[in-house]
Amino acid sequence: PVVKYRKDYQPSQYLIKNTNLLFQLFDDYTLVTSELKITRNPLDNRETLLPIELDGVELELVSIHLDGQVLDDSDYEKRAHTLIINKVSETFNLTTVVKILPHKNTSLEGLYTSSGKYCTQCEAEGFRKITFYLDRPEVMSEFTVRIEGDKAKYPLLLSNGNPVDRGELTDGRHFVAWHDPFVKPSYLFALVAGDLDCLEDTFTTMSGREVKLELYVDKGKLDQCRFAMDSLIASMKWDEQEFGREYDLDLYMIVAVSDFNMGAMENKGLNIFNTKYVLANKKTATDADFEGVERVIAHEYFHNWTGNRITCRDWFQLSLKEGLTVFRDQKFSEDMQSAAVERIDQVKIIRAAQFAEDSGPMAHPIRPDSYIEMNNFYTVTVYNKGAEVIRMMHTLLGKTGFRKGMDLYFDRHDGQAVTCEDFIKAMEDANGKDWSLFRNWYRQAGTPVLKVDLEKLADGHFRLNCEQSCPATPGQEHKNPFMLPIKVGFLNNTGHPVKFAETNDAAGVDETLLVMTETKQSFDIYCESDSLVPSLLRDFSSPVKLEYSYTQEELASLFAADPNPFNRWDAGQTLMTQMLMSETSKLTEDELSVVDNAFIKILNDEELDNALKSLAVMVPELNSLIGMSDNVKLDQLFAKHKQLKVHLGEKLEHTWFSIYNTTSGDTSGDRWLRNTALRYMMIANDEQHFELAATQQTHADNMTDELAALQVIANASEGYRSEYIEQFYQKWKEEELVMDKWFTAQVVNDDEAILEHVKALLNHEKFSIENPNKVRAVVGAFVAGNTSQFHNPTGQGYEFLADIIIQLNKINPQIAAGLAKQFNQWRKFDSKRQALIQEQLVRIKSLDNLSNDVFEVVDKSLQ
Ligand code: BAL
Ligand code: ZN
Repeated sequence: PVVKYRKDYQPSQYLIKNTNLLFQLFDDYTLVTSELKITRNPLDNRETLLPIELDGVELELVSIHLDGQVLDDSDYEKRAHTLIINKVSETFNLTTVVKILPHKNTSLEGLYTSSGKYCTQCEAEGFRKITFYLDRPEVMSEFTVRIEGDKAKYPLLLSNGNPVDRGELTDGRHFVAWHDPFVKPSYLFALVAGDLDCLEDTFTTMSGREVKLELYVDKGKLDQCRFAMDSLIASMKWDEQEFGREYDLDLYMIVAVSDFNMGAMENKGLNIFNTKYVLANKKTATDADFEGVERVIAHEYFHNWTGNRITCRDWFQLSLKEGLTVFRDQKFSEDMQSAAVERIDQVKIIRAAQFAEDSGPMAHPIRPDSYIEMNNFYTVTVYNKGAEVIRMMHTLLGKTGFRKGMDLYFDRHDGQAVTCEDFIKAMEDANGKDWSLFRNWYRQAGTPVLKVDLEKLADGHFRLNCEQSCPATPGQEHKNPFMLPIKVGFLNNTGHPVKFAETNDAAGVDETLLVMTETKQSFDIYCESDSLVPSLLRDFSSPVKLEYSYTQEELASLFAADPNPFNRWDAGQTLMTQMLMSETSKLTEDELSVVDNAFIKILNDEELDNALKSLAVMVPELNSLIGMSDNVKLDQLFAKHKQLKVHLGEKLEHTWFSIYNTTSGDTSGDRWLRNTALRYMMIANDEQHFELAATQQTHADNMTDELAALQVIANASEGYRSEYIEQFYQKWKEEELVMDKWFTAQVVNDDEAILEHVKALLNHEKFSIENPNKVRAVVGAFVAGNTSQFHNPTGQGYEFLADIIIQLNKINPQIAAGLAKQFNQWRKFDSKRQALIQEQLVRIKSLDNLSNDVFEVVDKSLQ
């Protein structure tokens, strides 16, 4: 496998001005004719014109013409992944015809079929599986596409842009031609052919243009589309209001497909979505699903400006579009839902998954320096940490300064393929800043550790002493300091928020933003109080691990009264984390009562909404605890984690019961709290409360409640549970997405025998190893969601995962590699588990025909 380095970037010597494609879809194969108008790149300053090397993978070359002349065999060379044409000039036309086999394409990259329709996925490098091309994002071209196919089977023939022609052909075939007036890189190309239902609507843009909106789904699913359409309309409006960005084409199409590696794809004018992020109605989708639909619809829409109109020069710059677009979808969700709840969800992802990645063998900066397989870098680091970096810019500049920077970025770079550096520069120039130091966030991997202590210098005068460090990561031993925005406030010794100042004579404030730029720095605080409890890093203002020696009492007072809802939640998490991760083998009675008392206060707080209450009374997830530490005693952690949950269930059983009975199920917050109560009650005594859960499952009028009941039933001790699992199955077996939930509910039981059940589910008629959603629902959910049984000391969980990776390596390398990343944490565990995981990694690495995707992950893990 070849490693590609960012430092080796050179502009493409050639550009493709026009791309004219003809797709002829036949039952067993597809013919793709491509006419490319190629010119020399004006940015290229090499002395000689080199042979042109086009990317192409798994293509059968049928014919090749250069400027209308057939090429001799000696004029070109076809290798496994490239087509090299020796004699070319500054400008020429190249025509190729290739044959491809979409029906046999299980990688779900390039052109493939899903439930009888054709669809594409080209990002990052899938276009080369469709035709020979300069498949790199800086090559932006104007596309014209003609699709021909059987009219009865494929009445819809869709591509990017606007339809410009359509007509009948012989043998029951027809064609549609498309033109996209906006230049785009090949990764934004899309094609769909099929027979689908369509929900139509319109949106009038801020300049008064009417845009047609079309949402295509499998037949019979129209009753699950309204919410996605409303989310699209809300996103279009929000981007106009918040960023002044208007949609540019007259048509915006979304097509939902069942077989999809990612969540969705922002192809110009023709988004292709995983059904999971389109289909939702109250009966089939949970409240969390609705939020997911709204978020992903918005994310793909926002890409039209941050990604499509301005794209990436090369794939090392992926965070340019992804970090920024995730930040934009986060702000949108914060405006649509509760900002605090959204922020907590965002930070949970960072702590559980991104901190884990940052401390493992695949650690990389948000702008990676190298890769073997680009698909392996669609990561929580590039996406979510990337969004945190953009958020820090927003925090440092404020809303108005950030908007000025965005405006300048759009003005300068519309229609271009640019770099992260170009984005930072626009932010700096628009705001008169010098952010040399801030760039370390783009250069350095690893999670910074921020250590803080509070010193009392005199009555009314305190000092916050801050020190930052960052552990070594692969290839980066020494780290330079980061610029850290640190939002702080204080409580006094009676647990009330107090005003304070940064200088002796300034007026008191409730909160301030400290900006750290050095390894060690101190900040003076003036406040008339005997002692202070600092509320640090409010809203998680920098993506760091915070260390401050809080006492349990201090954390309990922050948990009870911090006016910043994020930090209030966080204080509870820190309180429980300290206890769970300490050296002791069991939690003491004192510790347990600190937590149950704190929970009672939260649950009785009439000011706090039910969604925040539900989050506050959740014990930190095992993955998050593992992700945040470097060395984990798993068995001890599992035992204490269970001890705490059982204690909270039992001790507060009456409270949970009363919440369950008195909370209406009218809002998502109410349902969340009520189902949280049900979960704790079932932990306390599943036999006694079983009927309640069973009744809820049977009579629920919404999927949130129905699934919550199924989940607790599937996790209860043996008894009636199979009856209710079967009941759910019979009711929902024709709804694929609901079946995913049904599978997942059954694999997270921490019963020792669960692995056998997981294996049995792989043979279930509704399971398919070729469908990524199903693999995620069973294998992904077991590995990531059943932490204690995946890490069962027998090592059988590890062997199971390796077996699946080996099987998927041939079918869908991208999904296989994603699963292989689940082994990345192995050096944190005890020596016995390390040996068991290492054995599986070695077994995978020794395979013949190991894909680049899996090789890169496993090889790095073993280094
Ligand atoms: N660009 C890949 C899918 C997404 O991030 O929207
Ligand atoms: Zn994206």
